[in-house]
Amino acid sequence: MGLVEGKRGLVVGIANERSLAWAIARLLRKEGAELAVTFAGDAIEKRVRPLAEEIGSRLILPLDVRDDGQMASAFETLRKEWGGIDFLVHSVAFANREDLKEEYLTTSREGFHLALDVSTYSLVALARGAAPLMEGRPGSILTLTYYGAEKVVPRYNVMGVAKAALEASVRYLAYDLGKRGIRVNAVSAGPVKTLAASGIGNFSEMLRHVEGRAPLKRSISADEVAGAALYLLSDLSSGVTGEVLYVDAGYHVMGM
Ligand code: 0WE
Repeated sequence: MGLVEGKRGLVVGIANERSLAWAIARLLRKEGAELAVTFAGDAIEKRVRPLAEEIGSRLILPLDVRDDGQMASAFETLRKEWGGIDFLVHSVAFANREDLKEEYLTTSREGFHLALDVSTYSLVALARGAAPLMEGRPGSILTLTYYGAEKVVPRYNVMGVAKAALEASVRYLAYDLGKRGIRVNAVSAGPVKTLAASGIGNFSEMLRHVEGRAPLKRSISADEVAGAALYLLSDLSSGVTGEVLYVDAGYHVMGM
């Protein structure tokens, strides 16, 4: 019997086979869940469809998180098809490439709003849409964050500010939704070479940095992130909400 046997959930943020959301979806499926997945735009759809089919997802929904209409249709489809959902995975972030290059100081108003809209507000909007579908169930909502939310990681810049707001959102949403039996948590993943990371120069240097300093003396895999996600989405973690769980080979505990 799988850890999420018979549960149904929505996974937002699969871009390709390297996505953390994909590793999470695959493990949830293996552990007995039925999944709906979303794609943002035509280019991503081509990559997501075959992956969705691989995990037997019948519901493959268009969802640009900045589009309120698509958001409403996605939840409408889930209500019509399933009646409700047990969990939501939010693994979405975007900032303009130019804002991840130099100083935070130069971030434009537009770049700031874009990063916080896509990377932070999307969790609030998705949680609001998902909550009524979780009525009468022990719902679980999970998002992905990064250490750059709390300490300076050069060039993470506006994404660090967006993740700081995301982590605070996890706590406020945990409070709001706790009375409805819905938990809200985050996994703070160490750097993994995904599409989001491939846009960043010096990524292998960053991996080497972590591997030299983390207690485990290595970086982490997408499957290790998926393991923590499975725990937080399953009833094993029924007493845990508002939490940020680090999957970073212990990197964040180091002071020197
Ligand atoms: O959250 C992230 C990546 C977020 C991200 C990445 C990109 C690259 C391409 C958001 N938007 C964009 N926009 C693009 O055009 N990570 C945790 C990975 C990451 O990104 C960094 C990192 C790490 C780690 C950027 C600078 C420094 C470190």
